[in-house]
Amino acid sequence: MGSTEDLDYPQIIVQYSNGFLVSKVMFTACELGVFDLLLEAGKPLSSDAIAACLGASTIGMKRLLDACVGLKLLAVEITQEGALYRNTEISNIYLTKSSPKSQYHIMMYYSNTVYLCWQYLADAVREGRNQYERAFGIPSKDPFGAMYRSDEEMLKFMAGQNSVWSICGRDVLAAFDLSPFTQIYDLGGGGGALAQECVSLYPNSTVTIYDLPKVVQVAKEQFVSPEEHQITFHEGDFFNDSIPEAELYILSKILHDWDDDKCKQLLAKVYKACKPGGGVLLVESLLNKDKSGPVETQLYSMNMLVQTEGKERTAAEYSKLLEAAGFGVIQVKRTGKLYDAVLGRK
Ligand code: ASE
Repeated sequence: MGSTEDLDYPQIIVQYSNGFLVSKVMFTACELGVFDLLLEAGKPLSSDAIAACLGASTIGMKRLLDACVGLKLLAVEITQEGALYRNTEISNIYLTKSSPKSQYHIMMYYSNTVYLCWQYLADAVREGRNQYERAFGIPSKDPFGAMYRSDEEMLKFMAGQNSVWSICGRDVLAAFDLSPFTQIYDLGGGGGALAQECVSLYPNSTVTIYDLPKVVQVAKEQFVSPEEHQITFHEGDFFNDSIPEAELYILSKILHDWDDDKCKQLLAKVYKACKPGGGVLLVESLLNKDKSGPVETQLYSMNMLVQTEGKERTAAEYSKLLEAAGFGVIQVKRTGKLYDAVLGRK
């Protein structure tokens, strides 16, 4: 870095400029079902066979597959019958729909919803607020009203948010020993994937998913089966309705949706409801002290600007919010993955 070669040929500028092309190639191969087909086939396939199975053009599919090879999302071998494509190990695990660690749904949310909002990133920076009005023609007074503008959008968001817990859920829940807390509320628990990780890691716990009535309805229909006895539901709006008493409240990717005032209001309510000796677990992507990184978190904070009323924060900023609400003994654990954990005690 900083050598004359870098100034002659700006590698990072080229790489960053092409970043959105990279994302779209991966999202598109997922959307068209390339990785699912190659998993099901169980053997390498030609481009023409893949195109035929997926109802795509031979010209377009060949180009997409070769780009996926360049991105190391597929492998190719040249045989007498021509080029045969197969999934890499990573693609089998993370890019197929059916894998337990599938990231398919979050990628579809990025590709079809987040991507459209980012078209107006410059407007978001100029105005300091989200861009639902421009992107979707809907007023953005209530960000979740806008994000849940249709049942289909809400379902896509819930499925997308669920997928991250298959890769980060264990780590954030194991960051602290939560076994002393048996009665847990997951505020804004959505599709319930974190609640499922929680009852699996802490078999003595019961988790109540507190979310808007229409979210709870979809969670029951699509994500959590009635046989999962350790998981229950509570319908409500945590800003306007009461929050029942519990030992532990999980707020996972909730505070990052809201400004400091709203966060303080919510945490004060949680503090009031919390049993003495209980606590609150914040699950968020933490910025460094000086906000110099991690770059993933900085990018997510840009996304909070275009999509919500919130931002990503430092551990010190979350501690201050917790303290303002009355919580003491605040502990911070970085997991080294996308999401970290902050525990406050009452
Ligand atoms: C929210 C989380 C997300 C609200 C909107 C969101 C995510 C995407 N859109 O609470 C997941 C995190 N990923 C990014 C890019 O921010």
